[in-house]
Amino acid sequence: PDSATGYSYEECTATADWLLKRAPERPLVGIVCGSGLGGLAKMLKDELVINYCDIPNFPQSTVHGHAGKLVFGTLKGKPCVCMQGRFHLYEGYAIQKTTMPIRVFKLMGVETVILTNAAGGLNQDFKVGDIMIIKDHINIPGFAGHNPLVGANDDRFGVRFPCMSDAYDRDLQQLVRAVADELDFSVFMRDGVYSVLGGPSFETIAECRALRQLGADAVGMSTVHEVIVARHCDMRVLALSLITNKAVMDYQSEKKANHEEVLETGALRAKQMEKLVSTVVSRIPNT
Ligand code: R1P
Repeated sequence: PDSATGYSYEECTATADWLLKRAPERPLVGIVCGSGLGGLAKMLKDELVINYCDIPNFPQSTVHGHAGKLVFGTLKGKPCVCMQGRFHLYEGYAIQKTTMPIRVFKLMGVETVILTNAAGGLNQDFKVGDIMIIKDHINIPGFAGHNPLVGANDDRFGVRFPCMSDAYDRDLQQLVRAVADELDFSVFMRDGVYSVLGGPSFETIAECRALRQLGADAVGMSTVHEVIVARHCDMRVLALSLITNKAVMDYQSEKKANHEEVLETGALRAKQMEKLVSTVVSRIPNT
């Protein structure tokens, strides 16, 4: 393995080939389920479920609400693969390893990645249960050099210096808005900027205020690294945050962020999330 990434191109290819031997067909869409959003995988028809622990070279899920299963199947006829369980920096993985599955997606044939997450709302207009279309991100760990592309660049995946100003596909954002309108979901749809922190401790009040001033609308501990790797290898990206709690922004508040609330809100909005994602997937044009 590459000493910086913790895995080599060949290992990544071996993992993709191992999966393709078992998968019913090459997936075109890859979905990553956020905390408490694993139910998205239930949308897939004729599914094949593979536990992460059986997949060669794959990291293992350690977080409650992340099942650790890869699910293949079709969604309205489109072949998909769905990660029920993602990897976070705070689990102790090298940042490069947390995003290895995104490259496995690419090597299997995935063209579009849909990333979902549970996030704290910084924008005071946001309510618990809102779904935010991510239009941009602020990579706070990146300010200190923590980027999943650190290390030798493998040109087989992408260029050394990938552009990020077009990271979030604007046509897909438009498609989500149109679908949300049709489904009568517009009342809880938002768009905004997602900021990532390393976790696992939740944000302090001062950190939330600082992030808001920087222009962030929501905060979490995932997604951004996956976006960077997906764009590096030229996949289209759509990312959605479920606002599972309001970030505590004032010293008078008695509220305390906790993972249980995050999972509960996921369960409350699960049906709408599934409807939204499945309708969007059915309309994504193949490239
Ligand atoms: C905190 O409750 C956890 O939920 C979110 C945060 O990033 C953190 O891992 O998980 P996802 O981003 O995986 O949805």
